[in-house]
Amino acid sequence: MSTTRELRVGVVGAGMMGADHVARITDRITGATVSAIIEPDEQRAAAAIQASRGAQSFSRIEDALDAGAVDAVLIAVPGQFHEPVLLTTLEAGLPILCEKPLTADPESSWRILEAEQKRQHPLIQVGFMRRFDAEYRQLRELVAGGTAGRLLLLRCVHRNPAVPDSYTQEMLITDSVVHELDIAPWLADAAITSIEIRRGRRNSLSPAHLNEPLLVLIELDDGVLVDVEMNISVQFGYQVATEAVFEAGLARIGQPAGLQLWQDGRFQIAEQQSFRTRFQQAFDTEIQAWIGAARHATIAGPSAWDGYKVAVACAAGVQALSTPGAVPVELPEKPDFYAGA
Ligand code: ISE
Repeated sequence: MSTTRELRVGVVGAGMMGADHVARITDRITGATVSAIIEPDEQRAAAAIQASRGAQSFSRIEDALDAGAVDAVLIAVPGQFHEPVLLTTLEAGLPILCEKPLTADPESSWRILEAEQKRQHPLIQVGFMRRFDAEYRQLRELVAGGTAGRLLLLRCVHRNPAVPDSYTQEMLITDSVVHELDIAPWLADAAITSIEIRRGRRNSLSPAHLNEPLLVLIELDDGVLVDVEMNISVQFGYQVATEAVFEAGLARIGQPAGLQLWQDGRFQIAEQQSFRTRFQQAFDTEIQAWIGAARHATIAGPSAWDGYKVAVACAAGVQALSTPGAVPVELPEKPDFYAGA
């Protein structure tokens, strides 16, 4: 495509995340415009069209591609619907930003890798937005720089105020811990070797079909241990924080920020209420970087190989939900195709 014209992005799925990306691309991102909304639900489609600047409406990705309405595709439908959209868009040779997870299981993720390897170079960027969060990036640099000594432990908390009724026990791993399964090895520059899950007292405020919080213990191949408190009914707000323990230092990210107020004998600071605000900067940076790369038909973030690795770790995590002890995580060789990605 021409480098001066705006990149025409088709957004597949106009649910919460899709609608968020439509607003982001329309109002804050430069170099791109939302040209198509691919959403069969009429109400959602109409709301997204209204939030865009004149996007066309399609109910199927095939129709948007046949109409030549898009230069790049952002997939924001739930993970179990990603595979056919990914395969169709790959076939058309267009750059893709695929919200996490890449697909619902390692087998389908592997099929995506096979299809992508028929192209000249990687076209899929996976939406692990934490990699674009300024604090996570600083922490990764601290680990790599070694100025506080070697990294020993990553202590993560992942707390949501509440979840929708459609949220299942497996989603504690595939929808939520999925982020730590990407970011912890990325921070430590290491690979996951096993996952163990423990459950203690159940939060009686959880939906009846859920048994949580969970403690997830992740082992990395360089000896670093990662623990994650996964807690989705905390009521009071949204918290994603990490404490990194080094040989000669300690670092914390994800602490409440903003106005601090001392009044009436109390100290207050606002807490995040949702991942959309907590990670707004990360999402904006991620999408801007992807748009820049997509103009040259490349990617600027986690690849489909990264998505596959996380799919394998998620499968082990789901198994660990019902298996005592550590469940091993084993990966095949990384295909050469992804060497530079
Ligand atoms: C949600 O889908 C996300 O991706 C959020 O980042 C995560 O915190 C939440 O637990 C998930 O349900």
